[in-house]
Amino acid sequence: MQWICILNYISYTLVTANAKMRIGNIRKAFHAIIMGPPGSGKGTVSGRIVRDFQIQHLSSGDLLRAEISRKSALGQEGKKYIETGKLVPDGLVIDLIVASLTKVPQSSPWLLDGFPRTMTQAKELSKKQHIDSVINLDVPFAIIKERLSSRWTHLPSGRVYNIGFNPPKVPGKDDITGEPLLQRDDDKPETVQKRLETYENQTAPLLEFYDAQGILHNYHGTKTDEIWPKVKEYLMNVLPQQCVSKKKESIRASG
Ligand code: G5P
Ligand code: MG
Repeated sequence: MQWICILNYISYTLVTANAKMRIGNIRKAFHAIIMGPPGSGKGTVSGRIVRDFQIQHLSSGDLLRAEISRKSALGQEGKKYIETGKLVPDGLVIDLIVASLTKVPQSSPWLLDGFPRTMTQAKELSKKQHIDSVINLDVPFAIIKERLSSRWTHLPSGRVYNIGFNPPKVPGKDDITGEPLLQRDDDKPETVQKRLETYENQTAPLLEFYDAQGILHNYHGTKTDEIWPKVKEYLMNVLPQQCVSKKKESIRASG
């Protein structure tokens, strides 16, 4: 009789632990950040991640540019900073990102691109959300300056092109919508220099913050085509299986 009670207790404990684990897995969607200096390829790599995995991508730069094009108060204020290569004040960006994250279903994995960029932003984000992984693109500044002078952007979607690296199918037009491509105001050489300095002083220290938490993954290189297969392999290993297989199904379904 006593043995039956002990066995019942063990099986109850195992079932409860298993159920808790499953609930934990369901609730804790995968949250990642992609970091790197301006022009290191965050947008390009994010585009490939979204193409191959079921994950929501949120870019603080794209969100700010959307606010600028719809001439909102936040956009008008942010524009002054962006044009001069400075960071938009923490309060404004944190509110924008927090509001955008609340629109993402809790069960959806997400990838933040360009946020956080200051220690204040990183600490504020940590208070509200768990972060599983930080993907850092470590590309030399000299390579970046060359790239940004020939970048063309589809502002509504954030899709980026480069004359030498990934040119649009039709010159000056977005591949998907056919709408015109524009050069970003902050890609002028003097503003690029300022953005790189801002990165060095205010954003690079965040790498230590995430390294200390054991979640920093560095990818060093000069070409996205060399960095991408390593990032992809890493994500194949860490992303929950449904983020990989659901995407494959939807690709198959759409032919
Ligand atoms: P953004 O929009 O976040 P940045 O400065 O962080 O801007 P950016 O410029 O968008 O970063 P990226 O996304 O890292 O660069 O790079 P990308 O667009 O993919 O690639 C750059 C170019 O190189 C493209 O033309 C691409 O085709 C090409 N390329 C990629 N790989 C290769 C390759 O292998 N070879 C070659 N030849 N070319 C390649 O932020 C903008 C501003 O918004 C504000 C700030 O003012 C910021 O300056 N802001 C914030 N302010 C405060 N806090 C925040 N969190 C903020 N977030 C944004
Ligand atoms: Mg970008």
